[in-house]
This record gives sequence, structure tokens and C-alpha cells, in this order.
Amino acid sequence: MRSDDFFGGEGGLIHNLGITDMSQAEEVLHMSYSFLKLMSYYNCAMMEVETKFNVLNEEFSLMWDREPIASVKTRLKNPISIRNKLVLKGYPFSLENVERYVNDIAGVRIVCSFLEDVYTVAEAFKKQDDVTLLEEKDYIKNPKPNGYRSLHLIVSVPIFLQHEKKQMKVEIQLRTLAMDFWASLEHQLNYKKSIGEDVSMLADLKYCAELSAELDKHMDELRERVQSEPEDVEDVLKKTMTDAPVPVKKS
Ligand code: 0O2
Repeated sequence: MRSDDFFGGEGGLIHNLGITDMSQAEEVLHMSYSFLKLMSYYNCAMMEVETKFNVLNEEFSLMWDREPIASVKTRLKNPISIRNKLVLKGYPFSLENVERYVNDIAGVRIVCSFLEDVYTVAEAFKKQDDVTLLEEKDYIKNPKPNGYRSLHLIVSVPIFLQHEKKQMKVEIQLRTLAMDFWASLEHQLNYKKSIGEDVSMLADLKYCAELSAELDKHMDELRERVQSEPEDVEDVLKKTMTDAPVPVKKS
């Protein structure tokens, strides 16, 4: 934004906010800068967590010959949604309240291939010594009334800045591909038209959530069966070759 747009007469931001004196304008500028700084801290924390899951996926995929994490997505909550969440919780907008009461400014969504992967990956993540678990909501074991399933973790992770270390909150949602499919479509349906009042649509959505939970259960059983089958001789040989230390060429 150019300073003209900020201070300018009619049409300028300061004018539109009804601000008439310089000290108020400075306060707004200061608040905007502090807000942007806070958002960039959340962005850093989100990147830290994203990397942690990518590292876990790399290690698990070496051990299992398949990737337990199908995708890792990140999103930073937009300022309007942050304000709405604070209002909903009954707090006025301030940077302190944003940090204290809004847990999901930095969001990381982990979509796993199989149901068991969700818990294996979550446990491996929670065990890391710089991760502090603040809250855990298991909507897989206890789905929401509409059928929503996911494992939610609110954690605090450190970010290392030039002169300080800051602890930042990140919300992590872990779910299977089937849960993600349901949640994405439900979100779209609710976005288009509020179906909150339509009893038959709500029942249908819940039925779909149960179908997808059944699918997850069956796929997990299939995975167990495949894993318990004796390994093919060729696979064992291939694995032995990969595990063997790479000979160092002597000069
Ligand atoms: P967005 O745009 O996805 O971020 P808290 O955040 O813990 O203070 P809240 O909001 O009760 O309080 O947390 P909850 O219910 O554990 O989970 C919040 C997030 O989970 C939501 O974020 C959604 O992303 C997701 N979620 C929860 N319930 C549902 C649901 O029924 N359907 C779908 N599709 N997603 C759901 P936001 O802030 O609502 O939105």
C-alpha cells in the first residue's frame, strides 16, 4: 500500500476509518505492523510443523515401502476469520486476545492413507521433545453429531528468531483420505447453502460419514492382511540390497 492510499483524503484508509488526528493514525500503523509480525511468526511455526511431518513421512516410507502421509497442507487464518472467532468467543479484538484465545491461526492438515497411520504419525509427532501438546480432540473416536471425523491437536512449537525463541500455537488436523473427502464436500455444501436446518440432508450427510468410516475400517483390515503375508523372495532380496552399506571407494 502506498502512503497516499493510507493517509490520502477521501478514499484513503485513514479517512475511511474515520481517523482525524496523527496519533490515532500512528496507533493504527503500529497495530498493523505488530499484527503482520505476529502473522509471520505463525507462518514460521506452520513451516516448522510441516517440515516435521515431511521428515516423518520420509522415514516411515523407507521403513514401510509406502507413504503413510498422502498430503500435508497449511493455511494461515485470514484476519476477518480471526476477528469473527474472537467475537464468537466473546473477546474484543487485540493482539493479546488473538494469541491467547485463537488456537487455529496456523493450521496444518495431514491426510493419511490408512486409519492406523493417523495414530502412528500423531504419536511419533507428539513424542518430539520440542512439541508441547496443549489440547487433543479425537473426533475419530468421538465424531461430531454431523459425522465429522478427524484428530485435532493443538500444540506449541518453538520458532528461532534472530534474538529470541518464541513459542507459537499450531492446530493440526489429522485424517484419512476418506475423512478428508467427506469434510471437503460437507464444507462445500455448507458454504453454498446453509443446510443446518434441513433434517433429511443432515441425516444423509451423517450416513455418508458412516459409510466412509466403514470404508476406512475395511481398507485398514486389507492393509493388515497384506502386511501379514510372507514377503516375496524377490522383495526380501531387494530390501537386503537397499539396507546394505554402500561401499566406500578407496582412493
Ligand atoms: P477453517 O476455515 O477450516 O479454519 P477452537 O478452534 O478449538 O477454539 P472450535 O472451532 O470449536 O474451537 O474447534 P474444532 O471444532 O475442534 O475445530 C475447528 C476446525 O475443525 C474448523 O475450523 C474446521 O476446519 C474443522 N471442523 C470442525 N468441525 C467441522 C465440520 O463439521 N465440518 C468440517 N468440514 N470441518 C469441521 P474453522 O475455524 O471452522 O474453519
